[in-house]
Amino acid sequence: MDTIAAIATPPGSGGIGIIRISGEGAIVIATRLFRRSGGRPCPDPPTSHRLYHGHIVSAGPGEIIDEVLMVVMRAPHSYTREDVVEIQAHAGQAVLRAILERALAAGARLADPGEFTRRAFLSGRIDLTQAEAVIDVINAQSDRALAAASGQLQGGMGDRLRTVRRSLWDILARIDAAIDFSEDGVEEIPSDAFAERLETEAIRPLADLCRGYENARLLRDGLRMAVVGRPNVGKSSLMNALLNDERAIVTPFPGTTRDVIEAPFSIDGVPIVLMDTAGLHMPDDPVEIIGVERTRHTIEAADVVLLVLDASEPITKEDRSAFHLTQSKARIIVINKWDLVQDNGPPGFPDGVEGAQLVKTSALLGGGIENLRKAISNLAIGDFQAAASAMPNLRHHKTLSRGLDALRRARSGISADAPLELTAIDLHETERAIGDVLGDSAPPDLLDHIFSQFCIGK
Ligand SMILES: Nc1nc2c(ncn2[C@@H]2O[C@H](COP(=O)(O)OP(=O)(O)OP(=O)(O)O)[C@@H](O)[C@H]2O)c(=O)[nH]1
Ligand SMILES: [Mg+2]
Repeated sequence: MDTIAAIATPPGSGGIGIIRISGEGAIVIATRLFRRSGGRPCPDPPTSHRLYHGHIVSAGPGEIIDEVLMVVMRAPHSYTREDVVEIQAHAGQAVLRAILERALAAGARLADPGEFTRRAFLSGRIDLTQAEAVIDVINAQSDRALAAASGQLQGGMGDRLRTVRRSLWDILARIDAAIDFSEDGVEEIPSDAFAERLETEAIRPLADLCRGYENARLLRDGLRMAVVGRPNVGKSSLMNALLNDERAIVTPFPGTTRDVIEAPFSIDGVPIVLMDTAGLHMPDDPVEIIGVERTRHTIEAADVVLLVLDASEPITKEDRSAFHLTQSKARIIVINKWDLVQDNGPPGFPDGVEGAQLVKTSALLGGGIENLRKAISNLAIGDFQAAASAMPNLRHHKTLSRGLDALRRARSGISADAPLELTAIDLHETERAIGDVLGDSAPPDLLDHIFSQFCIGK
């Protein structure tokens, strides 16, 4: 395979920039560019995993391009399992490009996006779920997303799948034995035992992973949380209090917010996109009509809704309609302006409010905001544990759902005393699905698709 080279650090200037070279020719190429400091020669080959201080020099006259540190990582103890050289230089674009061009002139080829990671996968150092986790680690925007992606990178998902696959192999072996027995008419193997093992060793773990997909989506994109209510109840004030920032305009006049304002933040490490909306009412101003229409769309797209009421005023028709509009959503009811009342809040709560989560706040004075954070955490974040060591993506979800369908077919077949041969066919189908997720026989176009999402140099 050719030797590839790329700038491995992001564009822009910074402290250190890294050029990475991987392949059979990596060490020869690097030693052509590198001159060790103090006039000492590098051992040939350079010692693996040791830093050498020196300079990258131009071809011909040997002028100094930059002062660098160079490390050689000999196969198989490297990211790609090939010989890898990393050159740590100053992080200017001109410097890094000059060094890269030297490496290319010395015989390397510019790496494709994700090609280093692709080689790590092709050499068998990591499975496909781990390769995909590399992107998730890079893109993680919050502690939880990072923990899940990192767990997957350590092999969390792969290990779970390989455990399920081993169980399937074992069950299949027993089914084969049972088929042989029954042909001899010697002994009946109780099918309950198979059904039980299928349930605990295969169906449950795969179903857990599939459920983790929705969590992982939220961890990747952020939980969408809309702040909704009639005009002037304090929605924008509440958003600002949660963000701890004067992000949205607040005035004493109803109809201040006319468009949806989005702001990212996080609670307990879960990324949340907070969306302040225009107050729900029956407007006659054309701008407000559009604003209210947008509020409705925002509610539809939200994962969680904060429905805000004004404690100092009786419940109105508009409060009721906001209540009904958000009924099917995971919802927290926030009774704001609590500082203005001493009693038990707005008279005439809408029916059905009893079971809902209620939080009393004063966005103006900052009261109750911590409780609101806790309520959000309980409502929205309670489920996030499941994804702890994995970030299932759409590809995993689709493929594992296929495997899960086959398992469920197998289970009902067993309870209906269907021939065990049919059960075996279904289990093989699941085994193939697991292999597809791990990338055992991934077709090149799937790999192209996955690695095209990487940056060059990764
Ligand atoms: N006393 C008191 N006043 C508040 C509280 N929260 C907000 N206000 C005041 O209520 C008024 C309206 O606040 P906003 O945050 O703009 O209300 P809104 O729901 O975003 O209003 P629209 O964008 O018009 O729908 C402002 O004068 C705020 O200072 C509170 O907890 N207590
Ligand atoms: Mg507002």
